[in-house]
Amino acid sequence: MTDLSGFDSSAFWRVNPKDADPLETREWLNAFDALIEAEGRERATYLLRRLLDHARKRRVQLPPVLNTPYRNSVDLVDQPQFPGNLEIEQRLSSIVRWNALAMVVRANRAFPELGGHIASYASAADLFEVGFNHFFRASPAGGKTGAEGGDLVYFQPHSATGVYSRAFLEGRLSEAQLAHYRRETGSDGADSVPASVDAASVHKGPGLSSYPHPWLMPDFWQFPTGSMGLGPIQAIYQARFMKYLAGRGLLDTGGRKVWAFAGDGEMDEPESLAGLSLAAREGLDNLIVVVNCNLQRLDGPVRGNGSVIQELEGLYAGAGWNVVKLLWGSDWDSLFARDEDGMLLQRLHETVDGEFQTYAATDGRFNREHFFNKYPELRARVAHMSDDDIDRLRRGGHDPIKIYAAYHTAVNHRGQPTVILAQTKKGYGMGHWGQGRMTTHQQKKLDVEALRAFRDRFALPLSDEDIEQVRFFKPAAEAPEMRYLHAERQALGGYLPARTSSAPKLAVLALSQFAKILEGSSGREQSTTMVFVQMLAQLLKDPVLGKRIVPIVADEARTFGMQTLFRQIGIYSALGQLYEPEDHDELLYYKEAKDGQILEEGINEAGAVSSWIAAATSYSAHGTPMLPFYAFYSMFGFQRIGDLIWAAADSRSRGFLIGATAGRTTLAGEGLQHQDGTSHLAASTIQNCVAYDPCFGYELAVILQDGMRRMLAEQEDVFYYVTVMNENYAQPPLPPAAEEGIRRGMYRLRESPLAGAAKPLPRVQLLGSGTILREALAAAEILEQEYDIAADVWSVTSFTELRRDGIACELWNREHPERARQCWVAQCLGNAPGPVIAASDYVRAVADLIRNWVPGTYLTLGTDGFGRSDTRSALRRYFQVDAQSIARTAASAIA
Ligand SMILES: Cc1ncc(C[n+]2csc(CCOP(=O)(O)OP(=O)(O)O)c2C)c(N)n1
Repeated sequence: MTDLSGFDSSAFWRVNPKDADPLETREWLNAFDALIEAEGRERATYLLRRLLDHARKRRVQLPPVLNTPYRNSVDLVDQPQFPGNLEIEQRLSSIVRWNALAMVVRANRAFPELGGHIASYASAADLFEVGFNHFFRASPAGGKTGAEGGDLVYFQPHSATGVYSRAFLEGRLSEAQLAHYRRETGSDGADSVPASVDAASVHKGPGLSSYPHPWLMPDFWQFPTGSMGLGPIQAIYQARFMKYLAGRGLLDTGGRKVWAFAGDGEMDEPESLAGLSLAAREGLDNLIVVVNCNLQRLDGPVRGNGSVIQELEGLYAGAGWNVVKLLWGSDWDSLFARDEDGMLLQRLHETVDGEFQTYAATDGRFNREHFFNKYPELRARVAHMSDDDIDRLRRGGHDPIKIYAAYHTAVNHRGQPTVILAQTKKGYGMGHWGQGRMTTHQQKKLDVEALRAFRDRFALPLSDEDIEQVRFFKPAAEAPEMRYLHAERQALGGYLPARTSSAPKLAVLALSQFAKILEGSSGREQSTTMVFVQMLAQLLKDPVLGKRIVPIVADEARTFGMQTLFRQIGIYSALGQLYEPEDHDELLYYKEAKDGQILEEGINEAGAVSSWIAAATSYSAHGTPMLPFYAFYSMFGFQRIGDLIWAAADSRSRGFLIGATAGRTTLAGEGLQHQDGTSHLAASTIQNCVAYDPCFGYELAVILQDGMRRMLAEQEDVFYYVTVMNENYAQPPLPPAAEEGIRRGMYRLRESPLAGAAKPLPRVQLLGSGTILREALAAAEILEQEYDIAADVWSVTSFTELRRDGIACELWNREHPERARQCWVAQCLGNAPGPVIAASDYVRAVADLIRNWVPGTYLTLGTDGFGRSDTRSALRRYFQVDAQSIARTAASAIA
């Protein structure tokens, strides 16, 4: 389609090469060459710049200047010598391909419901293998800290089969485990589960998880990437976090790289591209993203009518990345060398991805007829090649020599992150059963004929019977392939992926060290957010923990009163501070520094939580435990970036998520989009997320101290979600004997003074959490004064922990009826007289979480529905979680 400006818009992302007057073009180019010869490149750049400016002035539309021609970025003359043994590597990769395919075919022959993917890894195999043989550095045992530590690799998730398959050759996974791909709950192969698996939390079984899941395979996978887009963004923030560790002098991460493999379809996820400018801005030259551009996603082509590679090039280059295009294999070199008239390049440019897919799915003859024969010049240029020769023309992502060249360029590039846009074929080697086919993503079963063809295609030493049985294949230990494989890995420091959790245990502050908070505020009004900031400030001064704390904000530090930290500990910036801040003459000015401690992520919750994950898993990825506190508007946590929090859970993160301005009525004016009434419900669905909704400062202190103990000293794989509020009130002192209850989820805060009255009164139990606890306390007064009903009040710090305890007791009691336990709710309320009424600032479902274990009548109040703007008291009345409503509900229960 040609638009008014004369541009072929369907080819916008390509360099549009149509030439109306080649002779004239030649003259211009010759003149330019002469200029370079005579006056040098710098002058040429200057003139180009002037020309562009001039064109703008004359309103001539500029071409997409961020795009380069559709060929490899690394010129043949710059190509490094391939250091490996190509033949052996080829054999190895064929074997890895076979076992990866066999894993899926076997699983689906036995149980068609299991699923899995063949075509994705078929396209990624060479990209992975060159990395494994020559680039991915592992941490030598125990030596993961410092510059000598290993690289971190985020694998394209549905290519996990290839990673398993290689680990099988390496002897790190057993045949039984391969045979149990996607079958993780069995017990028949329990011995093959790595010894360090946390028996209580992980199903024992011989199986391999579908995608990279540290939770399910804690000795193997480091980074969960199964949800598309989360791998690329996490990789960027991981690379940034490594610079942060180095900038702060905590760990020399200098020599290490982060590699992230993603699909081209995956790049449509907003998260995939979300961190590009940060990565460039911060000069993350420790980051290499490899996009596997097989031009297809699940349903069809990624950009059938355009070019995903050119589009991505423009985006990455525009953001400031080093872009390396890896498009064509070595056999194309001679074709390009003879492309003096540019016809080959023109033909490539005019071909849209939908056509490239068809060329991938068809044979040499078809490619000759439809691609080369379009122009007589090209027809002549391939005349000496047979159809088979044309069929064998490889795309760059399938040629180890070209892949090596691209990776070599990337690892040696300084000052910018690198993206490698690798062109591949989806289902490479699957013949007409899969390669380039529209349906290839779904192909999970291959018949014997297809398997035989695969064997022949990759020259695998397998008998017909091996093929029929789809037997896994592993050469003998002394075979040259095996010796080579081990030697290459040993040279790179060992094997990967491998996850460890060995990190020093850290001593945490005793609760008594927070005495100031535990004593209460002596009548001074204070919000729990202020208490949190006070506690954070104290922790930052601690000689052990102080430097390990990573405060993270997404442009809300002032909202939460954290701006005092700006000056105190500085905001991390790779550049330091190149300007005098506007408020420089103030005591607490806005300070950026290369060793700054705060990560100020801007309005970017996805980026902020990615930073948090990097810090919260630093104990594992870097052997350096850190303690991140990410404070955010609670509504923009689980609701906004819930899937990243889920990935954090999978990653076995240890750290604090602080949901600030929490509660649907506590955040008064902000209205529907800001008022959170659900995050605790979402938190309850994540098994290793320990969530609390405290009301008072002392509760917060007990919770945070206990969290630090569990995560840093005991090294439990849990993370904390704690909500804090912006409502000011006097903070009372820690009541005697309340600590256990605070930790377990509830304790009695107020026993009715009328409990022992001569004439027994009707009695109720009021449960309140967060600031609504104060409404419950006020309701108790109303009940006693206006209704003659005695009321006890319980502070519920965590409905979710209470529920977990209830479920755990239930399960235990079913198995051990003779040693039955009573859950905490039952222990608290078992002998408490009267109906129970619970109220929170969250939807009623939160308080309903404990219904099973509350004896007798249980009525719940909550803030169901959309939030809206009004004053706190009006909102609480509206949602019926105010003192009057609680009292009325309690009275009705008595009636
Ligand atoms: C967030 C999310 N949405 C959808 C999926 C399901 N899914 C798995 S693979 C896939 C297609 C991936 O295509 P691409 O990224 O191009 O990789 P390829 O398989 O072609 O290498 C989809 C949609 C997912 N895993 N995550």
